[in-house]
Amino acid sequence: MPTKRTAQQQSVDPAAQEMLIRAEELGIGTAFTRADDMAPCNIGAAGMCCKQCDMGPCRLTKEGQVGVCGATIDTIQARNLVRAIAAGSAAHSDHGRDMAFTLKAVANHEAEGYIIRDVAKLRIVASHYAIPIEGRSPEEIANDLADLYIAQFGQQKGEVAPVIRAPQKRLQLWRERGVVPRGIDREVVEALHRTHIGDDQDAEHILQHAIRTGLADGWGGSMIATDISDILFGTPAPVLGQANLGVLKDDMVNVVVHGHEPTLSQMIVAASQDPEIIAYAKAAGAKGVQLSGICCTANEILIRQGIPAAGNFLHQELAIMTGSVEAMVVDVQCIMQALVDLAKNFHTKIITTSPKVRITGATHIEFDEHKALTIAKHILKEAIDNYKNRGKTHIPQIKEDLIPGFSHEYINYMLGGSYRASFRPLNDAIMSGRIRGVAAIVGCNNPRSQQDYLHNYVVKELLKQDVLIVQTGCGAIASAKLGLMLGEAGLTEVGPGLREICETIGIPPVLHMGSCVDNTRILTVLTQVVAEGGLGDDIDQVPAVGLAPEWMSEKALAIAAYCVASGAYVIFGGSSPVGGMPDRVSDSDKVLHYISEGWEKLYGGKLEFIPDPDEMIKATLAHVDKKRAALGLPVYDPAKFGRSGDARMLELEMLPVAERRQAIYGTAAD
Ligand code: NFS
Repeated sequence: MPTKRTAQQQSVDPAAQEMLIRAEELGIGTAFTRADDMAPCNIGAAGMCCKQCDMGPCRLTKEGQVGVCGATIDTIQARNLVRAIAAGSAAHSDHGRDMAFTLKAVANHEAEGYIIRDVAKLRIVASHYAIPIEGRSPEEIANDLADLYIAQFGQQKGEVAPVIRAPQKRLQLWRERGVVPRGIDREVVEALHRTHIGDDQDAEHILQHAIRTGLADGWGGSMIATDISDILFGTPAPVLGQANLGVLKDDMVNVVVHGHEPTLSQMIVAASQDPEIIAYAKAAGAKGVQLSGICCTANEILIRQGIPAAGNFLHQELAIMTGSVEAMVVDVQCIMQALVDLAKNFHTKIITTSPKVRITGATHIEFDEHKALTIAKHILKEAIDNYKNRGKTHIPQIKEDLIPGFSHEYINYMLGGSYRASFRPLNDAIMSGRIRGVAAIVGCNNPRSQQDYLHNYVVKELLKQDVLIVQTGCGAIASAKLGLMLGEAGLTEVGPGLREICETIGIPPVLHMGSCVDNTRILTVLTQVVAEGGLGDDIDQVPAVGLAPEWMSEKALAIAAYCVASGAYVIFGGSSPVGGMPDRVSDSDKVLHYISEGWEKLYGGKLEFIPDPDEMIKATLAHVDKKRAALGLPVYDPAKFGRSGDARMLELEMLPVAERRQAIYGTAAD
């Protein structure tokens, strides 16, 4: 029997709850109700179904059972997992490829409207690869960098270039284990080849290639995407933004950009501020164009321009149901096919823009970076023309402010200023125990769990334990909606040591670092923390954990693979795609154990699936404490901290003058 949840059970976000109640009133289905109606297949969910050939699908549910070809459960699970990781790596990395082509076009003055915005970053990135920079124009450097990056995708032999940015010891380990990616496309193709009927049939060997394919994304395609986005659109630094459905405006043309690639959305931002477009909107009776974003496109323009985020993954349908969205402009990834049918109930136009993505029934206006500004204006005019068709609106008046934009460059700068930029203060804070450890809480929403609940619960509980949180993707938007990313907003809920650090530096306790490809920023931070000294000589020694409490996409699995390979303990919520059914088939969890204990022996990192949030928190704290002990750091003791910073100043201000003098100067006398 399908279970039907109430709006409160489907999401903890009050704006989402309001819209889910409205959906019910209107008799409209959403991902939430479809998840309720559609029970997942328990054999597929456990990774025990093989549909690689037409002798099957083979569903292995009995002890000792094998597929028609003789494939065992562990082989089938490993094949399913590496295929998912290959798809995730392909998605993120293909985004990186498109960015590289855009950089090439910009360098050759062939990309209308784009400029090289961050020349300093261009020079730094180019120097990683010994591309000459002195005496050369930004375009010349960018042209060489674009050529180098484009070549990484089709490279057949050797090592993908960005791996040299990993800690030396880590790179050496990858070389010893034979997992350094040779070329980005090559590893993805090989994953598909190896998992074709009758190829690689040793689960551990298949999973070694899962690591190599994940690394091709994390230290390849995704890193390339982040580098080039910063070079072309600016390296993020703190900026004021807003999040949740309340950012939609009743008196403006609402255009929601949704997907992942910043190339078009950045140009739509520019076009929306163009006097011609503003005048066009006013002529249509609106005050102007209100842009907002969903998913990682939202993050890309939020962290750079402060363009508001309408929400995360599960908000895409809810935004349309406000009746206030003239156009939802989508590019690639995480776009629900349901949007088109849903939009028929309102006036919203769904506009697909990528040559790779069409949705039956949507309007297609193809993006081409050579004519980007012209196309962006065309799309906005389509949206403005649609304003007259708007009916009754229902916009939840719920939104929160936030300050996103914590790139690794900014974190470095904020800790020491322009002249003494350094990770030293962060390392010192971890070493002293003011910061117990660091948790990267990332990834999706999944309608099978209560939207944002796991994200928010884990974030809040870890903050109390003095764990500094960094976030990307839809997890970041979950915290933003809760108001945890604004200056002092979350500080009352934070442990005493972490609070001192946040007050001293002037940062929120939860740092928004960008979109999911920007998880590579976290790899860079960890590398720089290692280079700074005092926290070991490789990433696996740093007291840090990666969590994706509400994961659902193949990209999340690719991220997990490269984080594990980089030495991180990765905890996913929800269910494991290779969980097996150990109650029915005793060794059907061999792969599940291998990607945990097995990978830990090889790489120092491991992947575990822990559905219970309290257990997730326990495992996180146990891990950071274990790493602290291995480094010989003092045992975490919150009682030692909290006597400095703003809290102490406020305390002193409350005292009578004489007592205050005594406390500060050690004497009550003048
Ligand atoms: Ni990440 Fe971005 Fe969100 Fe999940 Fe989808 S938007 S790349 S996959 S759902 S975090």
